[in-house]
Amino acid sequence: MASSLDTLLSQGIEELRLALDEAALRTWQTRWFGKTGEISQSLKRIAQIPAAERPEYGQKANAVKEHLQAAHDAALLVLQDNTLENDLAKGGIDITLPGRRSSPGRLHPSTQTLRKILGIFGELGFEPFTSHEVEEDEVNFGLLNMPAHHPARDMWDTFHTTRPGWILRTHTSPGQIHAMRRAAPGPLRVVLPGMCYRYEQITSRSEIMFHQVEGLAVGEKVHLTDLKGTLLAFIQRLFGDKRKIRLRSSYFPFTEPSMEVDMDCILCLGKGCGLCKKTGWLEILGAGMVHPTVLKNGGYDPETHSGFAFGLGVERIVMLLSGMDDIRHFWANDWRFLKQF
Ligand code: FA5
Repeated sequence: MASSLDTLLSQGIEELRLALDEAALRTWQTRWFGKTGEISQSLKRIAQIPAAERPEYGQKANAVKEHLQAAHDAALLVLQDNTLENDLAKGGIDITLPGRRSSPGRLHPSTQTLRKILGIFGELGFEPFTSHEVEEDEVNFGLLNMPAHHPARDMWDTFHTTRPGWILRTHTSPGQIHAMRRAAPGPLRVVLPGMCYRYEQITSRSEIMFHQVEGLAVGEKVHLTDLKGTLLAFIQRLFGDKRKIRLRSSYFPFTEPSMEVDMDCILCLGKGCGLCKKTGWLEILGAGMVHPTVLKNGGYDPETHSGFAFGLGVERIVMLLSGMDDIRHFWANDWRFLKQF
């Protein structure tokens, strides 16, 4: 049986020698390597061979297969080289024509801005900290001062997983707990970037997935003025050094006091226009002083330590920086949109 493989090999090589152009090579490839080709037939025959001879036959059949494939590839290369040389000799290829422009990949606008934001906070002394996208309900809510059935949980519509007690994080704030537990009782200054998920109605301003950057500073003497100074420095570095901010009272269960931070409108410079809905101000992020319960859950003593935290939405920042009016462009994968960045 094994000798029939030798015959098959020489037959294959002989037929290959007679294939003088690419079409003939393709026919050869189908005849030898197609589904019902010679090679698969010879491999199927293995079932009829006495068990003792099968290993030797199998090895040889595979060697024949590899040998024929290598011979085909080499023949194809030679043919392609010859064709090119003939074309060049005939002047069929104009080598003075400009080449085809290759279009290099680029970073997604969210990634570009995320990196810019992390760069600015890096200059201000904040280290990046990576937390999980799939999070325990207890960390996303419970340890952030929202025990089960707390009404504030409704502020974040949640995607649940099939594993009880595990959800897709609705914000980057649960990362505060992980970062604090790693650093306590020492000082901490981190930014936590990442994707968040909310089971929300998609609109021109709201998506079901979006990036946030969380900021967190904890120490023995961290004050509200530190938060304000940090945010002003950040906003002026990102949007220009003439920008002003204002803190407006708000509510988050994990900060006390809590606030929304607004920036004077970049379009009308505070005079009032369509973008800022005639208020002169644009809401940029949520922030506050870390709630004593959250500090305790993170491993700090709220009698001796305090902290500030803030969370901003990256896509909303890209929209402001670029004048985009619809957040749905971000994940639509439309090259015409992406290539503008
Ligand atoms: C929060 O998520 C708080 N965790 C922020 C925070 C952190 C407050 C630390 C205090 C201390 P909020 O739900 O407002 O807050 O979201 C923060 C930012 O995420 C918003 O200002 C917005 O820029 C962005 N954001 C929220 N929901 C969406 C959405 N559906 N699509 C796009 N961006 C969103």
